[in-house]
Amino acid sequence: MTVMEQRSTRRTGRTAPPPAWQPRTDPAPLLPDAEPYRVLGTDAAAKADPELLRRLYAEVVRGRRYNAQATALTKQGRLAVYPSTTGQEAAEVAAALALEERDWLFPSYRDTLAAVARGLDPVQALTLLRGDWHTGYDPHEHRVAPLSTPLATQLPHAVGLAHAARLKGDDVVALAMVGDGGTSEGDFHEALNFAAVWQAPVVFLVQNNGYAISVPLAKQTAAPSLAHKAVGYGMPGRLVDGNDAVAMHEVLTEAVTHAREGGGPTLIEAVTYRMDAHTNADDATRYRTDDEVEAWRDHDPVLLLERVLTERGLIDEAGMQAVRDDAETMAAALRERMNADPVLDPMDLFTHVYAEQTSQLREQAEQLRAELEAEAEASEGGR
Ligand SMILES: Cc1ncc(C[n+]2csc(CCOP(=O)(O)OP(=O)(O)O)c2C)c(N)n1
Ligand SMILES: [Mg+2]
Repeated sequence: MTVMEQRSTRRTGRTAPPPAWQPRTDPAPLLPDAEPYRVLGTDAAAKADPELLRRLYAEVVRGRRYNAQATALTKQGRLAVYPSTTGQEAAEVAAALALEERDWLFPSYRDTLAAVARGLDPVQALTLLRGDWHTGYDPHEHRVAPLSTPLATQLPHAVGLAHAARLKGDDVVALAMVGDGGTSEGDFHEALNFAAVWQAPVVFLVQNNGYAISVPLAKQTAAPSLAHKAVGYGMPGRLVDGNDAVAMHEVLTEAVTHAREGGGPTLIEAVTYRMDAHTNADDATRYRTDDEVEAWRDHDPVLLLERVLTERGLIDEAGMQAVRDDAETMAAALRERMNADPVLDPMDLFTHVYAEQTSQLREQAEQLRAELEAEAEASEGGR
């Protein structure tokens, strides 16, 4: 017993806190399911809306093709780097579809597919990864924040935007995406804490794809699941099968509606798997086995949708081919546009960095301008 406790015992004869103390929130309703929530492969799949199934299938197949095309472009030197979401398409697509046009998406560097499924031009979405320009699109146009390379920094931004919108009376929900590794960042903690205290209209979607580059989840956290972390902040945690597009769509839509209706934030953990390496610059065979990768092939998001659509007679081989053809047309257009050399002005380096340029940046801009002019003069002279 500490000295303070001895003193208080002497005074009141009590060692426990006063009886008026109660848990601030009943933790039971906040707890995630013990197993990831699924629809596909369960009895509920028979009742899933046929239109939704077809839409999800078309988007997921396009997403798969988009990932393959972007990866191929890195090999041709047309993209500097591409963090693929092959295997994670269901979560990416569901995130985009769960939002209304007026809502905001806060993606991480891995989530170009979610941004494209939300309507962003695919070439603009890849500008940053091409190394051409900051962001490459106007975040306000499609309400897609810049793809965030610094882990989890997009989360407090999402909370700030959502909280501000609520104060202004705007009907806006922010959906922020992050990886399993990103949950170890201080920004994750700060964002979730503020969101819960303010009851901000935010949905946090963690894609647990098993790894943070080469670090497996077991070395990342000792929590029962990432969804359980929600309880500590006082918001509901949902554990979902991230490869089940229907389950993902349902849970995300529910969480977005809950936030819109003033119910506050939700933390969703989507259990999925990154089938490709971290990026084209990574060799995944150095830290994971082929057997592990193979075990996920039978639980592929495209396959899961094909199974239910076929079993329910909602698509035939010709229908599936039409979807694949459409995806092929999208890939061909992307290839063609990405093969054109971009016209870049090096001075653009300094635009959109700050609303008002700092004196250091003005100095650097002048230095670059002088160097470019000297270079141009030298090459004129050499002719
Ligand atoms: C603040 C910060 N620290 C470190 C890095 C380097 N880094 C880039 S990706 C990555 C792993 C992230 O893993 P995860 O959050 O699981 O996302 P995934 O790549 O699996 O989608 C790390 C450590 C970074 N980008 N930002
Ligand atoms: Mg990860």
